[in-house]
Amino acid sequence: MQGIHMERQLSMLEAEDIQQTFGIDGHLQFTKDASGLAMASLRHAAGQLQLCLQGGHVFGWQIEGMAEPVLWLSPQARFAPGKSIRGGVPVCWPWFGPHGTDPGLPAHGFARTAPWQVKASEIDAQGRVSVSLCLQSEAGHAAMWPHAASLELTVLLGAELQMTLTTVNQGATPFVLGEALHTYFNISDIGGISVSGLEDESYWDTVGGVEKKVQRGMIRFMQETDRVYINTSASCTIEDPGFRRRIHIAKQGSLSTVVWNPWTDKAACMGDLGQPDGWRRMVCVESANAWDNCLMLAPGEHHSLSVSYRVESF
Ligand code: TA6
Repeated sequence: MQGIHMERQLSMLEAEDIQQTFGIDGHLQFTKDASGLAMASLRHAAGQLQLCLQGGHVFGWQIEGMAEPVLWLSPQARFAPGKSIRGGVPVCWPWFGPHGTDPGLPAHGFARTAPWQVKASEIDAQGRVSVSLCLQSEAGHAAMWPHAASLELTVLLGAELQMTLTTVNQGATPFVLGEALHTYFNISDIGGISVSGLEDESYWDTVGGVEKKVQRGMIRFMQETDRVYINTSASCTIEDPGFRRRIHIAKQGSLSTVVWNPWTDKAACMGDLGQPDGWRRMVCVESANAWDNCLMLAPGEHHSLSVSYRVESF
């Protein structure tokens, strides 16, 4: 029936085959969870990372010697075929936010709920662990997005975490691309943190309407915050006195940065941010190409968005 996507459950054989082909003893292990989703765990002397193949979705990153994980994952996050995971690093692609013309289509595109494949894995010359996952736009997506494209996410774990999202236009016509690594960070309390680096940048404030503004000083959070900073390749830093750490975010190939916290009312409507105030423990700082910065990709053209995260204790 139209619109019913056969959820692809991973057989045990497939999981073992993936492990056989791409697993790296002591560094990269593939497993299958109870709902049949393939998971991967990356292990490095400096930390560990967990991802779900569905959605190319990194959902956990812990640094050796640091009690608090770097990424936030909702206590109500659901791992189920075809469902998006609340937290970690959702991949927004091939559009950001609501679909341009059809509000009935999933927000942030279809990549984050689609089954991805493993393409490659390695330990690099510096001993960092990397895995590459890929997604091919296919007939099942044509109703939403009638273009031929490939998407690849490479996750590189060492003392820092680096993620690179590469799109290739494999079709005969150009298409508009909106994308984001929609990263949820685990913080001590939204009222105590600040985000610096975006001073004097222009942004679309989307709370209570849409208004273009200019950032004055560092960002602090006292209400629902949902801002798309545009035309900026700036690095930024989350300063968290409660966890005595700074999270440095440096990006390439991205001209938008989205800063979001739903605050009380929006969180209550969403219902999966952890009750009663799970929203206080997260902030999204997303490296994107959205709004004014959506890209036009010509046939055969490719584009990469990459971001690296470095955590500093103080
Ligand atoms: O990136 C901010 C945002 O667009 C918010 O407006 C909010 O919708 C958030 O993403 C979460 O979206 P999701 O579809 O994951 O619930």
